[in-house]
Amino acid sequence: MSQPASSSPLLDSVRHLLEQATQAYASAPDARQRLQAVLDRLDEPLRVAIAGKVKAGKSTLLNALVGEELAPTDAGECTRIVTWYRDGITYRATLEPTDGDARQVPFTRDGGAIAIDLGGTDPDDINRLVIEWPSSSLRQMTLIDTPGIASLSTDVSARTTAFLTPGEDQVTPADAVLYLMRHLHASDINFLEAFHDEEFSQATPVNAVAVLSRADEVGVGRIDSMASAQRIAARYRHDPKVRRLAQTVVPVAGLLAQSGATLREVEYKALDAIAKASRDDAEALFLSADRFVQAETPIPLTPMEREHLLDRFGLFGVRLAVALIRQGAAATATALSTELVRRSGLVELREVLLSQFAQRRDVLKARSALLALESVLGEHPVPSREALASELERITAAAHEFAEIRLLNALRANGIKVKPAEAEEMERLLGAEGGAVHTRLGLTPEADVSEVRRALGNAIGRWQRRAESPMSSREVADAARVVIRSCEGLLVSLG
Ligand SMILES: Nc1nc2c(ncn2[C@@H]2O[C@H](COP(=O)(O)OP(=O)(O)OP(=O)(O)O)[C@@H](O)[C@H]2O)c(=O)[nH]1
Ligand SMILES: [Mg+2]
Repeated sequence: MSQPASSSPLLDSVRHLLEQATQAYASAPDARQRLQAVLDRLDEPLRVAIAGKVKAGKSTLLNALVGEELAPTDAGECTRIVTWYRDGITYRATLEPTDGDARQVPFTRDGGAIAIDLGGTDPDDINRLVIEWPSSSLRQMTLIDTPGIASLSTDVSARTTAFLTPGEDQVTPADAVLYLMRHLHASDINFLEAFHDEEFSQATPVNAVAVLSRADEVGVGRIDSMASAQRIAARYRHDPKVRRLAQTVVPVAGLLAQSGATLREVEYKALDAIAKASRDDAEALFLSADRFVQAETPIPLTPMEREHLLDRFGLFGVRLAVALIRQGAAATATALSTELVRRSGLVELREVLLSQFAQRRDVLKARSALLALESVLGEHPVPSREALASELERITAAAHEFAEIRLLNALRANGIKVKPAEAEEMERLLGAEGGAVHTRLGLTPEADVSEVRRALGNAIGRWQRRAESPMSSREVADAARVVIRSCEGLLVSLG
């Protein structure tokens, strides 16, 4: 997921068009500045926003993805502000008020999350906070923490909604979105649906992934919680509502991932003390969160130490860590850290981000940039506007990548009337499960070139017949042609 200055033909033509537009707007400073920002953005890491209901575990997951505890969790006024975490050469926090100039603000960090001093500014008067933090994870993607959606009518919800579905003066600040939902809250999907729209300008399934968050709570702390969460996520994956919203659903226990990634030696020692105790003594603590902290126990940990463990790992995390130490699967703090992260679902989430977002990075960026240009052209008339607009339209129409995205979204919205098995194959060929050729063809990575060629030839033949069949509607025939073109592109790429 490294971010070299990209040279995909699509991105190159978008960059060229933006440069022309920037010149055309030389005498309109506002528009020019906006276009320059769009140009700069083409070379930035992908921007991924994390959204969901209040307390869905957004900030915790962000920390897990960074591998450091940065975003404050639980209470605190900063959880009500849209906060960007981006890679930087130095540690810096910038406050952008709704009115007035951005200014640097002081912050402290004593082991835990960053505590920002807003200097008395009301969170309601803050547009966003930008945290620059040297981090290899943030070099791969900028992460944006958004305030929880409490209900669709509250201020905080309004801010997140405005961020994800901006009005005319602002264009999709995020390239991709992670939607968090908890299993216990069936209403989560409805909430998330509310700021989803089928228009091209909104979050669409192509740039969104759903996370079944706080997955360890699914089994109320039971040790097989993650297996249950997997089953539930698989069910959600086939739910038409979710399919319209996101590419796939991944269960993640963010707390486990965050604390696993930042495990301290003293925490390992405390967990090890429980693992060394008799099973009866340990089980007596595991009965409930209250007992875990307050029960009398021969295990040499004070209630305060136990409370700390509970805060950091949750009951499930503590049970899992103790089981892993006992089994000999985590003989050191480093080994335990690796195991906890592995079992949290974070690794799978990273893989999905890599295949869904990173591989599509250029397309998502080109899409964001063209949307921004479209909005500038709409608002500011200049003599060459018509020419720029028609070039924009030409790029949009000619880019097969956009046709693929439109078709994927239409398939997700059940807008193309084909059999479920056909829809599945189309999605796969379009790269819904990952862009690698063998993934698209449903082959194993070991498949050799001749096998890949044969499979591509078969797919092209099959979809050609579908495109030409008198039984196919116009819409299905068009969709089949998009798939054929994707396959032909893959064939060319084989050399
Ligand atoms: N058991 C468990 N608890 C979690 C998990 N993720 C978060 N939590 C807890 O849930 C609470 C809320 O977590 P946050 O990460 O602050 O959630 P948020 O969505 O950012 O919350 P707001 O920004 O206030 O909407 C905290 O007490 C976390 O410790 C998880 O994966 N498992
Ligand atoms: Mg938060």
